Amino acid sequence: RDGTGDGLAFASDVNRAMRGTLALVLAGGRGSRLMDLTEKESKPAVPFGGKYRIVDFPLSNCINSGLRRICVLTQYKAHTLIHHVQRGWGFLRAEIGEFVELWPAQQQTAAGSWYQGTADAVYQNIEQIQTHGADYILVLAGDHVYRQDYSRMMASHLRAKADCTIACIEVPREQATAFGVVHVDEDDNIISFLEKPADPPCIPGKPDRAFVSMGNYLFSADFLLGALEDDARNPQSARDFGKNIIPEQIGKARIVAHRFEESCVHASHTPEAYWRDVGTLDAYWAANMDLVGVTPDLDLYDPAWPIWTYTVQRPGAKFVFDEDERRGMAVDSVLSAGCIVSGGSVSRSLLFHDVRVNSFSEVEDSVLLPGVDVGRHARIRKAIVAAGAHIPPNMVIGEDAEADAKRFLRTEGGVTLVTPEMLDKLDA
Ligand code: ADQ
Ligand code: ADP
Repeated sequence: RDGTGDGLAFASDVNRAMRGTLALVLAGGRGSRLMDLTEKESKPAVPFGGKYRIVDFPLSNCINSGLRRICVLTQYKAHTLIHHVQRGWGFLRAEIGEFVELWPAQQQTAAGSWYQGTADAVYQNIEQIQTHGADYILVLAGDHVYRQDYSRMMASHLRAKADCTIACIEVPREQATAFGVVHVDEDDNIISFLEKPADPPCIPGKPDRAFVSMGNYLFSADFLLGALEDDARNPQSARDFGKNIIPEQIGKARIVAHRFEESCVHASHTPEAYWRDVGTLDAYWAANMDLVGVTPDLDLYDPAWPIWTYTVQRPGAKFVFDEDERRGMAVDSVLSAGCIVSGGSVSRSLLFHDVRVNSFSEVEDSVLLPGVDVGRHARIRKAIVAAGAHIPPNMVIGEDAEADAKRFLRTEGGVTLVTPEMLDKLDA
């Protein structure tokens, strides 16, 4: 069945294949370009969008796509991640074969080492994977923000009779140095794969665009197990999907690109496909700021594709207005539960839960993580303020680049990151 003649039967093939799929969410990497934000927790655990953590996006995509057998592979500073997954993702029923399991790194191979690369994270769990008897293995990056229907990726995989299908997206060529860059033939078979090239090749006919891997791979299970065994025999390998497994298999196996636009769950108000690897502080700030915009390309309000999470239970955000001063309000902003804006003003900002904005203070173009307290008369512009930071009264952030670079961390894009530890140092 090729999907053209017998549509219903093909849909049921896709359905059956999805039920025979095990999803592995790779959540062990630090994400070191997020600097102090990943000092204490891994990138998938970093809070995003007011009430979520980044890992909620691939996990929600699995649930909403009908994938209910999910393993989260953790390694680097996994405490908050484990905590979050245990509390928020325990609602599936093991009795009917549905689960979200945590698989912490536990040095399971003879070498007794931690996971080397992403493929090693899978390889070290090979026995557990085999006990599930899955026909397909979907390997997902745990650290990207997007909405994707993986069943459409499965449809591509079955139609192409592929061994491996890689989700791919077009990006500006200058960004492609951070990704695996693919070249495809007219049927989207991948004919070359260059991991993080210094000078990325463009898409033929589009000199300023490149076609890149999103780090989401759908494998036929037998093929994956064979490819991992092959790689394990190569002592030079870094045991990484992007560096080793995929490039080694190009030309040998049937590796196909799946175009993300075909499976992106679009916001109803825009045709733009949304996917972000919020890898740097500037990208993290910008992606959070997108949500504050009037009609963001990422729709978190769509009940048809909910993003699930665990979050603390708090009362509604509260605003205490001072008639004379016209203060105590928020405009063009997203505020989470438990926030109190009392005589301060907030504009174009995203506040996570339990933030306090006190009298005469001003917050603009900023991302305030859980529990931040903004003291009286303080002014904050274009900043990321890390969880629990107490900004003292009268402090000004984001107006004097030099002063900020000395006290805090200032990015190339002009965003200031402020953490409780940086504030403690100022006091000392
Ligand atoms: P990178 O983004 O550099 O490139 P990497 O940092 O290896 O990929 O992380 C991929 C995912 O695996 C992340 O979710 C990370 O948390 C997790 N991870 C990393 N090391 C891990 C480990 N040892 N154990 C468990 N999990 C781990 C990859 C591909 C590129 C592709 C980009 C897309 O190599 O080809 O273009 O992803 O972002
Ligand atoms: P706690 O120690 O308060 O139980 P964690 O160690 O899990 O919480 O989280 C550290 C910080 O992140 C705390 O400020 C907590 O309130 C906040 N937090 C916990 N869960 C979430 C979540 N799902 N989304 C956003 N923030 C969270």
